[in-house]
Amino acid sequence: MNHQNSAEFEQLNSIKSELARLNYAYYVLDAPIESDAYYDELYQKLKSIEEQFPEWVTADSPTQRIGGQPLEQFESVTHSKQMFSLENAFSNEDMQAFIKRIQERLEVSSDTLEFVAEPKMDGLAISIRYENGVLVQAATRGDGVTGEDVTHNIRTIRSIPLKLFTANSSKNNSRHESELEPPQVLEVRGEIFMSKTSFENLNKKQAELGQKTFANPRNAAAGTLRQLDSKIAAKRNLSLYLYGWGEISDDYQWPETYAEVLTQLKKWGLPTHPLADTLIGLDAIEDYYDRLQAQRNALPYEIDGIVYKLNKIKGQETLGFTSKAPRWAIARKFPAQEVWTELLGIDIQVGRTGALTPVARLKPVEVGGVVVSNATLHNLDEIQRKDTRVGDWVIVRRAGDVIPEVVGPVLAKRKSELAQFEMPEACPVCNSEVIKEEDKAVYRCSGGLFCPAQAKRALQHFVSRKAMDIQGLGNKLINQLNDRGLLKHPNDFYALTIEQLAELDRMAVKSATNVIQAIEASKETTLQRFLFSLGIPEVGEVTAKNLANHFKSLDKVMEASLEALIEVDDVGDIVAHHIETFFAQPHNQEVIQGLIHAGIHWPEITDKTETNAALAENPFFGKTVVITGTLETMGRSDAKAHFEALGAKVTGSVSKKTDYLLAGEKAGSKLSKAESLGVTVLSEQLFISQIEALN
Ligand code: D41
Repeated sequence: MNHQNSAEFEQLNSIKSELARLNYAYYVLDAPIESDAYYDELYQKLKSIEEQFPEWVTADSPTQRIGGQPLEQFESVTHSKQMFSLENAFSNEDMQAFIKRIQERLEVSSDTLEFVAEPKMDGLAISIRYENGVLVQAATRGDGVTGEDVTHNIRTIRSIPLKLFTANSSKNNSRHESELEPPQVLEVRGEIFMSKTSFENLNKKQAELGQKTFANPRNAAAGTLRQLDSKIAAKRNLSLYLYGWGEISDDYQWPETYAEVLTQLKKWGLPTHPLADTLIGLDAIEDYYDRLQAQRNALPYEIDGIVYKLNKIKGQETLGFTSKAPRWAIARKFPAQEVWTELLGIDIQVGRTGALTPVARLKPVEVGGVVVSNATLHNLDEIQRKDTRVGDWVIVRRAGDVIPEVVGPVLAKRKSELAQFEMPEACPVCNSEVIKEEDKAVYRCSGGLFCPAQAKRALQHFVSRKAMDIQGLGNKLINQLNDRGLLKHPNDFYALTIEQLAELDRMAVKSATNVIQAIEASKETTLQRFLFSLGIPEVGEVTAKNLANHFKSLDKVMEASLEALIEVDDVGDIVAHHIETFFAQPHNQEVIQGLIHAGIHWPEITDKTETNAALAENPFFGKTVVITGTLETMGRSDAKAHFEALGAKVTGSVSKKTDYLLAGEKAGSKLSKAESLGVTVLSEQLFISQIEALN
């Protein structure tokens, strides 16, 4: 090196270590210490020095994360030390047996055994090799003996240091140098994964580009590692946590425990799992499992269980390995959230408004802890885009309390030609013609209330809680009444007698009397509920409320022109059209007359009901609220009505946009997510006192 340039050379090195420090804070600790602008400025400076002195560009420079030309093919790599797999445990009994085995072999008592527990990342195992502190190679696990060289892609992962931290590189570190100096050869092992958000963003982009989407984050991570062009991996946001090691040169003395190994890895700037914890005793082990399982769906990445490892390395050495796995570690699996099963058929369900929905009939299979034999296929578009066919093996997913869904077919298991799915031309219930709605992927039975499926659903909807709220009239009762010809249209409810009801299955005079009383009580209602209960296509609770507040009388809603309807909040062309068509039907007019005749009434709507200035001053006005858990003094829909009356919007899931979470008893993942996002959490008690204060 030219003597005159030594200042630049020094600057180059100091920028490199400064960038590594910022990068570590940002990607590993998740706690940025400088602005992005400052990072960019340093990065640009580094680039310009490197352009001036190309001979100074080294592989560990932050500018060298993305490679130049794509690879022609993958090279295979023989691991210097075998990459073992893990033994599985599926129950607490399996865990007890595991601990007992260790205790007997080590001849110690079980209450002194220490384990480190860490979430089992659902990703791909890899091995990364550092020589003299510099990343030189990364390989997939493969069969444990040989894997594939994926160095070019691994280098693009920003949480992986291209150069390990040493005493000189980490300014804030006053520790003795030897403690930080990495061994000449250091192989570390861990799990590569893709976060749930990155996965969703990737799939969205892939779908937009008309390219193949991935079934889950794990497949997306695998597909990304398998790219020959590192530019693709660089865009896809992979992450990793490290948990093990392979070859290590003799110049290094490992600590005595696994927990200390993790600490050591962190000091070198390597990412380890932030939720790893040291535990003693079976209770603590089971407790950690329960805790993580409760948190599972709220975590930003997918985990499929917990890995427990004996903490003392001496003990690990004494126990050794079977041919496949260490005797000192075990993976306690969560119930699978994703399983494969056969798609036996696609049933068509006819909804209240005649919309046809395909539903998957599955060979029963356990997923997420329950046996599932039906799952949603979403809609025809999804079926066609994913090319799901009856007879396929399909991936079924059920996460938390979400409805089971068919993620897609396992094309590799399709052995013979299968017919593509098509929507039927006639309604499977009433045989009426099926009509595809223009520019919407909706197929509808044209049978209207002549279609028994629609009639029954319309009746069930009419009595439901948010509609006329008639208690004690379950679906079975309604179906029986409909089958006997006693109940065809909603106005027929008001002509039912105790005697008619008492004759039905599992009914008696007492229960029949209760139902008749509930029907009677429902006559006192609101215009909003009444409009909602009619079951006009596309008119949900909110639209019904807007219609009621806008027109203030039933007659005015019924007479409204298309233009007048479009004036209403939330009502567009399509909805206006549905409303107009509905009220134009003589049949519907008759039913409505019958209902009013039976005595249904509601309080007049005055302008006071609408927004006034005082309303806008309450703390919930214009805020977004989520309700979770069991409330003691009110139903969730009452709480929702309270919030809406105060001008808040109630949504189903917690996100950064949520302002308040009302959490009742047994609040689960939504509560932990709200806490992690810093959303204000209200108890039921606090909420009630707030409403009372406002009244
Ligand atoms: O999070 C994981 N998926 C994980 C996998 C973990 N936390 N620890 C692991 N430990 C090992 C040993 C004990 C063999 C070093 C593992 C794996 N193995 C593993 N992952 C895939 C195959 C083996």
